Amino acid sequence: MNRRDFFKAGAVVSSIALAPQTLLAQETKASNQKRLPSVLNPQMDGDVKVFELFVDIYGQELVPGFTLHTLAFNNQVPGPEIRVNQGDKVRVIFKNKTELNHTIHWHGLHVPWRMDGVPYVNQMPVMQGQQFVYEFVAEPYGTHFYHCHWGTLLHMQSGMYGSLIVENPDDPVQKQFPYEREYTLLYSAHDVNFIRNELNSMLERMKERTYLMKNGRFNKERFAVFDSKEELVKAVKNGYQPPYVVNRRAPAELPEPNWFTVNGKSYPSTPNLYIRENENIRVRLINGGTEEHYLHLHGHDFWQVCDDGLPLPQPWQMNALRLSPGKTLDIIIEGKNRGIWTFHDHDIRKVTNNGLYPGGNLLALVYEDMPAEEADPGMMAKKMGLTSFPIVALDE
Ligand SMILES: [Cu+2]
Repeated sequence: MNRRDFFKAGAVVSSIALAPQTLLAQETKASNQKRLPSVLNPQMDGDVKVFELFVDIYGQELVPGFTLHTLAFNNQVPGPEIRVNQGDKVRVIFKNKTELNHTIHWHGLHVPWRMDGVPYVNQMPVMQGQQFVYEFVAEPYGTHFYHCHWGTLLHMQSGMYGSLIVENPDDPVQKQFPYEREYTLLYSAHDVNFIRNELNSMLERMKERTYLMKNGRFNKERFAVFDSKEELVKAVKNGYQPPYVVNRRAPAELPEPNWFTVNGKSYPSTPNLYIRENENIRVRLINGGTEEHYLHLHGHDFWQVCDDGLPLPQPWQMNALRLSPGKTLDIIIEGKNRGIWTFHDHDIRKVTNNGLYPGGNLLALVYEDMPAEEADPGMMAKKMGLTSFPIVALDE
C-alpha cells in the first residue's frame, strides 16, 4: 500500500467512525424523539376520550450527570401531550400520588368553571391519595397546555406542565402552509435550590399536618386553613401571623432561575428540529415557566401563524420572537437554507446551565437531507488539520 492509498483508507475509516456521531445519524434522531413530548393515548368510553394522569415525585435528568427531583405528570417532564379533536368529549382521571396538594388547570380551553382547577375557587385541592375527574368538551382548537394550579410558583417550575393540542380538520394554517411534520416545544425556567428547599419544607409540613389531623390535634391557624374570612380576621386579631408576613415568603427568597429547559432538557440534551429542503414544519411553542424567552432562529425568517392557539388574521414574518410566561405561539419554518442552524434564547442568561455557557435553551434546526459530506462535522476538523471534532462543545 503506497502512502496515498494509506491516507485514503484512513479517511474512509475515520468517516465511518464519525458517522454515528453526526447530527443526522439515525441514533441521534431516535434519541431526539425521546426529548419531544410523548402523546398520551385515550381509552374510549362511548364517545368520551378518557385520559389518565397522575402526579408523583420523579427524577428528571436535565443534562447527563444532573438530575432534578421534580413533581411530574406520569413520570415525565413535561407531562405527556394530550391531543384531541375540536368538539371531542374529554375526561381526565387525575390521581395524586404525592403528599402535596394539586389541581389541573386547562390553560386556553373554555371548560365549565368547575373544571378550571383553581383551588378554593372552582374546586377543592386534590389531596394525597385522592383522585379528581375533569370533564370538558375540547374548545377552541389550537395549541394549549395544562398545568398544576396549586402552589403554582413551585409546582409549575417543578415540572407540572404539558401540552394540550386541539386539532381542527379545517385548520387554516395547514391550508396556507401545508406541512407534514410538527414539533411541540415547552419552555421552562427552574431555580433548583428553590425547588429543593420548598419541596422539602412542603413535604415536611404536609407530613406534620397529616399526623396532626389523624390524631385530632390539627390547628387551623398553624396551617392557614379557615372556613370563612371572618374566621381569618378573628385569628389575625388574636395574633395569628398569615404566611405573607412570615420570613419564608420574604422577597429575598423568590426564585431566581438558574436552569432553563426545552421539553425538560437543557443543552446539550435539548431536542433538535429536523427539516428537509422545501419542506414546511410547524413548531408549537409553549411557555410553561416564569421567564420571558426571546427565541431567535439563525439563517431564516419564520412565520408566526398563531397566538394563544388563535390563527393570526395575517401571519407575520420574523426571526426573533418573545415568548412570555403563559403564552403559546405557533410558527412555520420553511426549509429554504440548508445547514445546521441554532434556534436559541437571545436572553444570554438563558443559554447557560447554572451560569455556565453554553447550556439552557439552545437547540438546532437540522436539514436531514444535507449531502453527507456537507453535514460531516469532521470536514471542519480536516480543514483545520485536526483528527477529531467535538459534536458537543462545553467548557469554552
Ligand atoms: Cu401541584
